[in-house]
Amino acid sequence: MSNVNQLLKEKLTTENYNRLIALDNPKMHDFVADAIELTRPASVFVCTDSDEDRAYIRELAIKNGEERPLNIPGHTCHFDGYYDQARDKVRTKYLLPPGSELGASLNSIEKAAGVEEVRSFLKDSMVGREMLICFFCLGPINSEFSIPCIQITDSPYVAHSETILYRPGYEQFRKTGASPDFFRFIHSEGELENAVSKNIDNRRVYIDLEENLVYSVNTQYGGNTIGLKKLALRLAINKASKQGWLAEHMFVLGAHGPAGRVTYFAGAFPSACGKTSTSMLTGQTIIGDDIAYLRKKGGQVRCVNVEKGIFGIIRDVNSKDDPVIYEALTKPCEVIFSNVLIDSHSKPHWLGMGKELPTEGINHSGQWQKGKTDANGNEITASHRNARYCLNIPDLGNRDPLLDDPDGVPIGGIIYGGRDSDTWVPVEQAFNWTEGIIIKAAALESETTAATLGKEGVRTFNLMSNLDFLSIPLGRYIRNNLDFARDIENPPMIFSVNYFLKDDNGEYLNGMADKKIWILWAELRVNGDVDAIETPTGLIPKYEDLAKLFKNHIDTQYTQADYIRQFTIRIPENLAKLDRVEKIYKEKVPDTPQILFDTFAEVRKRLKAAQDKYSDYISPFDLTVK
Ligand code: OXD
Ligand code: MN
Repeated sequence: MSNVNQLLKEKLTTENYNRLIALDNPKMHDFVADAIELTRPASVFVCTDSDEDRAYIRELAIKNGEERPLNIPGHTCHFDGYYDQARDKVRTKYLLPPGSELGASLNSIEKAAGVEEVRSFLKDSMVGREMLICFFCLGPINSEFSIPCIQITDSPYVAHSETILYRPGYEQFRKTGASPDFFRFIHSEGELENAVSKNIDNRRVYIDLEENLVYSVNTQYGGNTIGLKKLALRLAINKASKQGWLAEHMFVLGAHGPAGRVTYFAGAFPSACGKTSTSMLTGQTIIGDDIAYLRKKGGQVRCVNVEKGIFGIIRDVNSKDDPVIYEALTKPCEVIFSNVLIDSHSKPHWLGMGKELPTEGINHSGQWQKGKTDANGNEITASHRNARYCLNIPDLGNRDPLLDDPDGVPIGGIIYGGRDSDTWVPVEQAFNWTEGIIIKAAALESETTAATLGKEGVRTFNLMSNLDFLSIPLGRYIRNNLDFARDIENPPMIFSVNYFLKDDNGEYLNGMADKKIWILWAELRVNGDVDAIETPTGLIPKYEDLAKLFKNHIDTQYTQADYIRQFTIRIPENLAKLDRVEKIYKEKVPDTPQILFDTFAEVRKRLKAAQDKYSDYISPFDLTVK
């Protein structure tokens, strides 16, 4: 018997040992044995795909105090520490082997030093605790898209979240046998105080791209700990780059057009910028809200949701604007709320839920009452601005029937959107794939939100809404996107959307419900049903097509004045944006493809010609239909 086998036999009960050994995968066994030696747990639980095993994890989360039951069956609440409420971009780093380069935009640490540091924090971290070993599958099971994963964690909250968010993978591992091709995640919440990670300064998320391995320690917030989410996305972007497909920060939605037609869209928005609410538009069907893999198959771009659940931001979810989610959050089904306010009846409350909030309860700061301030004198809100819910997509009334299709769905259009108060019109189609990737996707900017630590509301460059997760040099990533559809006769159309445009007084120019109209217009364009008006940067809707959509879908009288306010082309802002973004590529991205600069020059020329011909601000009525 090998040393590894010996160790596993010694440390695991017979039942758990048999479960692990039934998967004939030496690389996985080595990983588990090393994790046990390093973290020294009191016991080890190997989770199969059975309902009993998943129930065990759920119950453990309640037993150890990481989750508490709420007033509706299946609902629980989890709190993260007061300073552990968002993705920690500063302490998330790539482990860089000698001689390799990722570019200055990606945060990295020399590999040997980084491994030593993170392992020193993981050392003995599970003493007295139960280690959970879970298997999942990214993407649908038995599919070309599937990536098997193993998650080791001492947090039943993390494991429980993953059983909601990901498809089970124990049987998938059994099928793939000894294949070394899987993703590995090891997480420990570290020392706890009042059930939250205590040593936040030693919070680390280190990513080893060579080994497809991620370490996470001294943190509980899902974005730092749920390995299969944004940590796996980083591994997948690297893998996709080598294999010629794309891993993207995208929702996938079935948009329902005339006569029962369904057209699938994938859409990339930075965190907290309307991605989930777009994927949930009423009357449409959802495949996914956060991460998609795209592959070319039979002359089409096909796409899957990597996940089967949603880890969504709960702020502003209310019965009027998000009826589908609201229904799931108020009926008996499996939901983990995190960092909301719990009242004395164990009922959850959150900012923007459309009801008056209690003036006291328990939240991420402990016992809370209105007016409570933190150590810096800042008022503590009733729930955190990045408070979340975690639920199963099949529990939603709008689940698309193709959610688990191993072939994915064909993509008709790709949408890029950000939090942009002054530049882009609400919806615009790019002239072609290349311009779409360069002018819509690679030029995306967005104002920062509560989903990451740091100041909110700062305009930042965020190409493809994926900058936080890129694991390859930026120029290569852009080239991969440009090349992806090169050999496809009819690639997906590319659109930009902007839900956050404001007028000079700082008032939003779009209503919450309007986003459905922009998507349904894109659906008509993909199917050749409507003409469009040519602008220097793309193609925008005609007034009468929008008026019809507003009337038929949200029963709103859309006026010409609304249209002019929303679709006036803002030349100075568009030129300033090109200058800002070009500067970033020139100064910070040495491998930027030349075609990006050429396309910027071309679009700048068009904007200036329009400025000379018309004025700085051009009414859409002055432009011509193409
Ligand atoms: C998320 C994020 O949780 O992007 O989806 O932060
Ligand atoms: Mn996201």
